[in-house]
Amino acid sequence: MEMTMRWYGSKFDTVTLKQIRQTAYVTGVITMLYDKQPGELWPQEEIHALKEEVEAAGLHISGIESVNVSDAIKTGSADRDRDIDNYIKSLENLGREGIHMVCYNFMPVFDWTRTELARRRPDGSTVLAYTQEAVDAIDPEKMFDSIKGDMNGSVMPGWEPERMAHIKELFGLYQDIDAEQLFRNLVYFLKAIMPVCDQYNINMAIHPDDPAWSVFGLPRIITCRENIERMLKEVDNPHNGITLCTGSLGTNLKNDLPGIIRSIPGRIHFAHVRNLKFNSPTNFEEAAHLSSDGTFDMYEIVRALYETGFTGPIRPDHGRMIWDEVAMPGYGLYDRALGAAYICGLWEAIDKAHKSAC
Ligand code: DNO
Repeated sequence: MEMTMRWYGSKFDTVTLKQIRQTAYVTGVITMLYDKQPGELWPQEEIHALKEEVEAAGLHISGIESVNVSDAIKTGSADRDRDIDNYIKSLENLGREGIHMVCYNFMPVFDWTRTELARRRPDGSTVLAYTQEAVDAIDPEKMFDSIKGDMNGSVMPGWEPERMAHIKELFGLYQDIDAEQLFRNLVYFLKAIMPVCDQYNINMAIHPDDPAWSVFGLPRIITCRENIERMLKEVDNPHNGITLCTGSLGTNLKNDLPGIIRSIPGRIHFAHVRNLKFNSPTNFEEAAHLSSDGTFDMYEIVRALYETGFTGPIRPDHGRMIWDEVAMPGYGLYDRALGAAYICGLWEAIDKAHKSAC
């Protein structure tokens, strides 16, 4: 594995490449052209400039999160082939720049959903949190307004104000799309992009739906082991894989995270590792990465990745906001650096235990 950290680019991120490098645990960044809209072409010069900036700081690009998929592709509307064409060209440009892992999601309207961005914990740190009761009580069109005050001046992925301004329209697009149709549209997209992925050796890593169930009546399809296995079988190409996001799949307590990891060896191309603390099955908050601070057994998760021969990038996922840092919720430096150190520690211990056993 390689330890990485997500970085939104110098125009958008409060965290600098220098700070990331000085963690020592992190050698690569997961980044993107953050001002590109879904469906827009990523020019090679812009990718190249980003790559040079990262490399000048002594790091490298370990993958992209995300080349976002347009609503036309997700809904299978008339413009989908045009957008797929752009997507293919963007992948070509990434491939030419030596980038071989692309994360994306296929969630309608909202990317990940949280109902609070700054829930205060007893120690004064703040975390992202979700309660189903809050979702059920809110008009989906007001969702953005209800959380935007806590964004600390940042643009959060999937919650871009430009998209949220058209929220009503977005809901309209998905009116007749059920889970099966959404799945068929995903398969259509994957089949169209696999040849370019083969050509440039690009691993596609779909991000699970977060939370792992339908919100606001919108269909969700990457929610559990069965659905993931179906998707991987339907387009049975090693470049078609997933982002193993513990904090997303783990929102459903029925999902056995180490079991999912072990069931699809070779098809996990990227891992987001974080912990959740449940107050009830539908009321959870993001915890410190440490197993004892939340519900997941982080040792078993990392061990499953290790034992299935995982070689891709791992990133500590959302961190708590600690030590008075002001940053995009979930994406401050301090707690993610602690998470990176902890995951690296687990990995080293598992590696040494394995080596001394043989
Ligand atoms: C949240 C992230 C997601 C993820 C996308 C991938 O913080 O994990 O926004 O980047 O779903 O496309």
